[in-house]
Amino acid sequence: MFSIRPLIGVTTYFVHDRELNNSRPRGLQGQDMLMSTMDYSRCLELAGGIPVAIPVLQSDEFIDDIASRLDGFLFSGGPDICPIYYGSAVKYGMGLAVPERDEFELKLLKKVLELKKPVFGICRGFQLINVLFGGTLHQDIKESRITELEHVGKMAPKHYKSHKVNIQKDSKVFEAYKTNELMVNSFHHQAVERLGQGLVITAKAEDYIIEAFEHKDYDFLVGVQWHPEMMAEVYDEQLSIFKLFVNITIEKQLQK
Ligand SMILES: [Mn+2]
Repeated sequence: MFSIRPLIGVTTYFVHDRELNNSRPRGLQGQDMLMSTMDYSRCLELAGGIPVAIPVLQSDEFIDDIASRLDGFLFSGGPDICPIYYGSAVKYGMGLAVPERDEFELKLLKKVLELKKPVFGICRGFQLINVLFGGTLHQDIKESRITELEHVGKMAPKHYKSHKVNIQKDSKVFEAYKTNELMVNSFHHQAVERLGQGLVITAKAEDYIIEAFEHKDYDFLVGVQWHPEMMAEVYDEQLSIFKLFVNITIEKQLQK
């Protein structure tokens, strides 16, 4: 039977064998692991998509194939992007980086955008989009002393409403949430410094930290700095952005 449920690629953690020493939940010594929090997949399924976890594999052939065969792409949260990709030295407060994942995701994102496929970036994924379009990042919000709000949220439960965001009308996040004020969780220690070319800010926190953007040249190229997938179990409204993403992906398929 023909299914219109689109295949949505989800980027994953690439965890080195050396990081797993003494705390390895599965596998054997010498094995690198692919990991992903289930929240992304659960939300995509509830929104009508088929989530597909994507391993970090560098070959152009793999990247071309996956970009053309999957229908939409969720760039997920994770470690800090190496500052070399936005032309900066490493500064105080920079956290864990995984260069293999950066290299892979930047190549994949570039390819996927060439094909004009829908892209949703969450947290690190949001920052990755900014970097691909030539933007820069504050490497650590505390060290750069740009706000008094706690965006890192280490002590909070995953769905905790940390701060408000003000949403621009005439934007994808507004279309999804249907409100111009929203309380969101916050688990990021980095933030957008200079916005990438062509990106339009669609939500800001009370302290003017950029919390969402989109690109008007694409049907769906949206990034959010918060984690809707961690909130959706408790707050139904947070599923709406996944639904919009999946619905636009279906519409694009039907146009073909
Ligand atoms: Mn925040």
